[in-house]
Amino acid sequence: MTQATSPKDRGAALLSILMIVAVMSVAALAAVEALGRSLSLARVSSERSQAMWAARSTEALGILAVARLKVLGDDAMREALVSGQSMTLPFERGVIQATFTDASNCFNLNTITGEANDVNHINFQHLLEAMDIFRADAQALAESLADWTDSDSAPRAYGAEAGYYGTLETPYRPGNAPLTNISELRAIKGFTPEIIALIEPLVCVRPDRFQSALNIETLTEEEAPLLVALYSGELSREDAQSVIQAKPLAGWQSLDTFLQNGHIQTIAVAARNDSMLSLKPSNLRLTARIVSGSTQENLQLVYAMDKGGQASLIQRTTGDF
Ligand SMILES: [Ca+2]
Repeated sequence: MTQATSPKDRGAALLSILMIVAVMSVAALAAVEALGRSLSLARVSSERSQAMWAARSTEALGILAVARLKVLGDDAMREALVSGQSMTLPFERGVIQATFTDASNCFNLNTITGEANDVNHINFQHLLEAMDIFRADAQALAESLADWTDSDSAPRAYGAEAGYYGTLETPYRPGNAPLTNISELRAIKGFTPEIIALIEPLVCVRPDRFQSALNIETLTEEEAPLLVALYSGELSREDAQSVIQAKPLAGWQSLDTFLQNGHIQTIAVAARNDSMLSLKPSNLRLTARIVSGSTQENLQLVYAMDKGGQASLIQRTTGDF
């Protein structure tokens, strides 16, 4: 015997079915969205992976490019660095845009050893003074930097060690080791954002404690303070600019031509560091932008050049350049 259902019951059953369909639809939509997100994540992950491998390839590419330039000769190297032409290299799902520049012309902040009569310490002060920083401030900055990078905790007269940094609103300890990144300057006493912005184009942080030779072929007027420091402050910034301006159209070609300049000839031998001048780059910088799909990676590589012209990677930085 069948029992007749009332319109009310049929309505309730229909409502239940509609509810089930609605829940299933929402679940299906969520599943599709999850799948979409998963595919999107997989695509981004794949693009990042490609960008990472492209970055690794760029490092090797730099060494190959330097070797190629070496084969082409000094003139080709000079031309490549002066013109700053960029290379565009496509790969499967992206492109690498890379530019070589000379990274020789900078003062390595890690050359300051903090030892007595450290010539680099004194030259750093000359460099700062040539950038219109008062002598007393230049001395304080050099001493603070030396305290930050030397291993001991004894502050110099105008420097700063843990005793100073420990009293700051947010206390911290000094590095007591060579700098690893230029941004570390922000933590050192006296290195205000204004001072850092002023000196940043002329200083660098290298993993060793040696000052590389300046490349006079690529030295610009803005880099004149480096020449002032090299000549122990015995060359004014204006005269250093004048020496740089005197570069012949075809380049210096020989160190003697450079050293014959009257402004340099008048400097006492003891104040001259002519051996720290070169016609070739001591360091090269490869700045690369790697685009893979929707991801982009900026890479800066620094290569040290040995006497035979072989390049070796000494620094790798990522970020905005
Ligand atoms: Ca120290």
